[in-house]
Amino acid sequence: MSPASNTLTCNLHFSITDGIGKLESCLAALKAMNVSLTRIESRPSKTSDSEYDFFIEFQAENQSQVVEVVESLKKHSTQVRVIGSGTAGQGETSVPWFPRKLSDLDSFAEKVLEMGEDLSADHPGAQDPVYRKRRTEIVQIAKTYRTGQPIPHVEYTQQEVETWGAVFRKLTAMFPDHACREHQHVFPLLVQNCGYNDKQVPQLEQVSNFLKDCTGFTLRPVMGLLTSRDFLNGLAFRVFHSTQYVRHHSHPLYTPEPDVCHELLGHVPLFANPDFAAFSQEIGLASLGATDADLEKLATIYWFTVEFGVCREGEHVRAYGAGLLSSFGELEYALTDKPERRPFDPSVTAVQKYPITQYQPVYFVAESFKDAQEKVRAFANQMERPFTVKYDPFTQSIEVLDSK
Ligand code: HBI
Ligand code: FE
Repeated sequence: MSPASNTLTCNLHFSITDGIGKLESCLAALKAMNVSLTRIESRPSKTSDSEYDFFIEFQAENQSQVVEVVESLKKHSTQVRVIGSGTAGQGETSVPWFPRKLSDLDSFAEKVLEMGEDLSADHPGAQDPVYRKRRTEIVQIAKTYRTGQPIPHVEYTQQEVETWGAVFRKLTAMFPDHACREHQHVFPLLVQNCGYNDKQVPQLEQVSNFLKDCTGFTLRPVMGLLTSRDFLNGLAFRVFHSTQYVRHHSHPLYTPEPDVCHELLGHVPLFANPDFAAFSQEIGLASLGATDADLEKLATIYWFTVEFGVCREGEHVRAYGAGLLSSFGELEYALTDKPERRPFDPSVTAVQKYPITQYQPVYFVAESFKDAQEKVRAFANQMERPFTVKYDPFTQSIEVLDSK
């Protein structure tokens, strides 16, 4: 059911003691008030062995119906807590759904934007039926992948390996003078442990296992571009959604969308760095249940850091953003004195406009990943969100804490 414009979206959590018919009486109470649920999830309670927690979302006619629902559920449960309710744009909070456990990310699998299975008209492979068929084959893996499974192996064709090899040679020649020290530190380890070289495309499964050992980050195959919300929500779990296909061979140094060369050469080395991993997760945590306006700001911060970030290293400026580290032309340009460089400050960076089809006119310079993480955390704390979140690495789930 899609929310009618004059209703409130309400998310709440209630707990019941284990026992036959307990949930049914809660649902009966909702039914009696004519409330229909748009989502329901359950899990064993974190605080009591004999209790279960339920998270529900429903459309309420007004705030007094929310109060009515809370009062009614209280009679059948041990606790009831409104996580958020309201209509967007009225100064009230509407809390969009967000994943609470790792396997919730499974629901993103088919929600890709353009270019998931279809290629837009200006994609170099758009008119090449053989390339399109190959893409469809590879994205099938992402479409059916589920949490906990190993990422299936792709037997790359000779043509794909050559495209990867051309990108690999070109970029690795530039890394010593352009990539930040964290990237340069990890790269030889990827050569040693994950088969990074110009003769084969590394396998996501092997790379994911390596990252897991370094920082707990894992890769998840994805069919193409996700919405910003879904993509950033993944980072809260230290999950990076990675494409697995190779760009079109006609333009080895150009791609209008992420491909496996961008992910493996640009993103992966940084996710092996503990401070960068924590920084990225901070953006992800801030994105959970964020309003659309805040989400756009976080996506912009992501753009100017994880994709196009540069950092200070003594007298030098070096690149740590994957969009730079995987782009031969822009990597060179970004460190010259042609573009403007400003200090990274989330509240300024978040509202900076940017082009997506040409080199960036402005880059933001981070002092360190630790510093950037603290700044993003402070920025997230002043966002409007009626709760705070915490990631529990043991259960790989999100704890929702009552208020700030
Ligand atoms: N989806 N698969 C994928 N990869 C990205 O890098 C990506 C995305 N969706 C949105 C996005 N990046 C960014 O432009 C930000 O909006 C988060
Ligand atoms: Fe990227």
